[in-house]
Amino acid sequence: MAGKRGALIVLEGVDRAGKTTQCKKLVQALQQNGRPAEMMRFPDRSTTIGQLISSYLEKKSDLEDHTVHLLFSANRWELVPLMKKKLEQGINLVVDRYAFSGVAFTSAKPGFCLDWCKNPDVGLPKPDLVMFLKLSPTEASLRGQFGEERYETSVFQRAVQQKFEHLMKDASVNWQVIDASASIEDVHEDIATHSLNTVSTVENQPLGELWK
Ligand code: NYM
Repeated sequence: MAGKRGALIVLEGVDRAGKTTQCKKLVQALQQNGRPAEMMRFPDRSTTIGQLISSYLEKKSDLEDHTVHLLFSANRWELVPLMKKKLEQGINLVVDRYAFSGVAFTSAKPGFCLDWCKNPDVGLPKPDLVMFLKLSPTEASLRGQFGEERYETSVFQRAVQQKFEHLMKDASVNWQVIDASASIEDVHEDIATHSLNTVSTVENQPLGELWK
């Protein structure tokens, strides 16, 4: 198809940074600007693989650490044909977490190196923009208690944050750090500005491959 493609926009960040709220607001803003947009999220708990992941996160089942890492990656790969189809149709995809969460969360566990964690996701559709919603652990804790899911402890979240900081040094990815401590509207303005610029910039460019 010769038309303009959609942009692949990812929001990352530690828990309670406001990713889901901001993804929803961004989809609305893009649509109001006449840019078709849809939201996706990872893990996508609706698939068979997603249900295995969900049960693990809810602590209803145990999975070996390498195994669950590969399932998170497989959950992204299984959605790739759909993602490519939508992007080719000119739909902008706003994605709540992606491979960066995959690497940051698993590599925060003992015995995992960054390279092993990245490998299964090498070659995924490369995001045109990755916005990291930055919030200090102290500010995050003021936003309320953690839930009951696996990984939802301050100690683990601090380790995850450090892994994200490391991933953000990779200049092959278009990272933008967003100050998530500002008001919902101010954070949204920041995100919308970056996103609208990206949508216009990439519409005639080919989609890249992540970490390749
Ligand atoms: N998570 C998310 C991973 O450990 N690996 C991944 O690849 C992804 C996408 O799942 N604590 C973790 C991060 C979260 C948890 O995410 C569920 P959410 O956005 O709360 O549904």
